[in-house]
Amino acid sequence: MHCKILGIPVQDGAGRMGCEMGPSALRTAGLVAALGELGHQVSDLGTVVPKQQDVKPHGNPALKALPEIVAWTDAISEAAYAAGEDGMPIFLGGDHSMAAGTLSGMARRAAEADRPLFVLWLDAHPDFHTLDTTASGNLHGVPLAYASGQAGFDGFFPRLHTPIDPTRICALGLRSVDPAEHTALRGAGVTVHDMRAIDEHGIAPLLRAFLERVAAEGGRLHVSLDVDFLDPAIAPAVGTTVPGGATFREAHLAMEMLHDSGLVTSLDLVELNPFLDERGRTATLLVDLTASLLGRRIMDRPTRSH
Ligand code: NNH
Ligand code: MN
Ligand code: MN
Ligand code: MN
Repeated sequence: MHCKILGIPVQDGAGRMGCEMGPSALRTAGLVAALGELGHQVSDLGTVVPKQQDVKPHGNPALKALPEIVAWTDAISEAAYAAGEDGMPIFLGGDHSMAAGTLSGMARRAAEADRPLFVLWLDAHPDFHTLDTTASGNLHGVPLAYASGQAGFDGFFPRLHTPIDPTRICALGLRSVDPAEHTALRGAGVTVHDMRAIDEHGIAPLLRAFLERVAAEGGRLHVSLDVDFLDPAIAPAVGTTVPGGATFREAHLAMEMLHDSGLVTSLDLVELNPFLDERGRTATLLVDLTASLLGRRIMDRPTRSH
């Protein structure tokens, strides 16, 4: 596999600063070496730079940094589309607003190859607000709604080349869903497996059923991993911790199953806030999870002591 690393140091979409250090922390935690040890070719494509845009004022007074996030989204989408020509892009965030660009770029790339794009959204939150429904105004709460063509982004965010079919999205690990998001998710037909579903059934059968659908439709799969998918006890370096998240083994098992499926074509690692980390342990965990997704197995995993 040719892994293409792309740094996306956006932080204006989150409620607090720090995510711009995410790509540096992931590089420092040894991402390139970990993937190289698995036999992959790794290219570091560098850092995306936002392209300034003129954006008209929006009627929702809560919105924060709309022109900045629009500028990032346009630049990220172009960079993701370019990186997606071959190999496997790994996008290092940056807050989750960056998925507006990575998803739209990868969807355009998939459409040109005549393949449907599926999305596995690993997050405590669905990030399914529109510009009109967000109450916090933090634009890391909207990317999945934007990329799946929900109304309310026209004239503000870049026009989508190919909206993602919401019925091809599976959100796993949710435990903080705002009422407007709940209604919109149901209306759009997104598959949702919240933490209770994981508790009751286990993560494996839920993920397996989705992967079987992706395979049956000949799809490509983009995985978007938000640090707050993980339980705060193992991943403290995120501004929006929610108790009751995925355990160490649930997360690794998901990554191992994704590897075995051979379906994953791109990956977001988002919301890492190194300012909140404890001696790099969250960054290190993300590198280890990425290694599992790219083929590292328990029997050859190096022993780590913290
Ligand atoms: N839904 C909330 C909001 O719109 C929280 C979003 N925060 C996240 N998403 N961290 O992953 O502000
Ligand atoms: Mn464009
Ligand atoms: Mn998120
Ligand atoms: Mn989240």
